Amino acid sequence: VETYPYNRYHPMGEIYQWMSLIREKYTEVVTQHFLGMTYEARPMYYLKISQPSRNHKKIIWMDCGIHAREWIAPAFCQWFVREILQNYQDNSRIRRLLKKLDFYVLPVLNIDGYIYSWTTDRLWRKSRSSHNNGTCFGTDLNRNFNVSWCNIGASKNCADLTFCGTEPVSEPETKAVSSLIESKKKDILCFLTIHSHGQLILLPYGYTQNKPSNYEELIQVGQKAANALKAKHGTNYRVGSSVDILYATSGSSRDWARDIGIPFSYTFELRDNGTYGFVLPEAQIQATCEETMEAVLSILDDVYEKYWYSNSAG
Ligand code: 0X9
Ligand code: ZN
Repeated sequence: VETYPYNRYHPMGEIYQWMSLIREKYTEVVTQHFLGMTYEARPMYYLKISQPSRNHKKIIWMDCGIHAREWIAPAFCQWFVREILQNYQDNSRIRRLLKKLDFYVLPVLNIDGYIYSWTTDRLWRKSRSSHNNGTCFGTDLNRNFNVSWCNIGASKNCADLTFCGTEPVSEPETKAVSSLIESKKKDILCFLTIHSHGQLILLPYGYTQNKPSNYEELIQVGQKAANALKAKHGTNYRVGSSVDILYATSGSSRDWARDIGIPFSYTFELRDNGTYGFVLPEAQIQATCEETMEAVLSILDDVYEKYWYSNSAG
């Protein structure tokens, strides 16, 4: 674990090994949990970081790599786990968060697609499910969640990049994530899904111009996070609802999470702004992860405060 290069991209085999190493080294705070199998029958695991506590804890969810080619996303999930684990004993900010929050981190959601992007097509986006008698492959897993399914910004043609699948939650990967999130939703305070690229912090919704009930709060928390991010290395991010500052989408995990009642739900689009796009050079991994860490910690501080402040259980 000490020698694992966090400033490199890693093929899936190394990420599986990394998860085992992390779980073995930090047995007292980390557990590894099976979530389901992918279409091509690979196991999906998330890491749970949790300190024993008498408090009733809330959950922070983070997934990376729902889109195969966005390699910086899994790199960030791994970075995040390392930062938390290396610092939770000495860093009072992280220690405080862990007293009342558990982190659930899914480093690679779209494992089959991620592997395909390493072996065959660097710019592959979707999963690898087979459609139309094997004439086209892959569902856009971020169009397959059960929210306004395939109504806008998604396609019913399996050859398209935004193919929404054959029905809501038709894919094993989205089934696995949906059922876990559904079963824990009362305790999940914050849902973070990490993508690239575009340098954006997006809040619900993508499928409608309507705003969630806590829109103002989501904007405030998001803007503060963007400011913290910029303070690190000067990188500019924009903050806004998905449909306003990006484009219309339906069936995204973030909108679905908000609509089942998770109060704070954000999509991050990490670096860059188009120069390298999905093929962000490894030389930028460290700075990207450092600044994103600042943004995520800012959100966590805020949701922690807001939750325990507005809730007498704290
Ligand atoms: O199109 C997407 O799924 C995301 N962009 S990406 O370039 N990473 O593929 C944007 C998702 C934002 N979410 C919604 N608009 N609901
Ligand atoms: Zn994406």
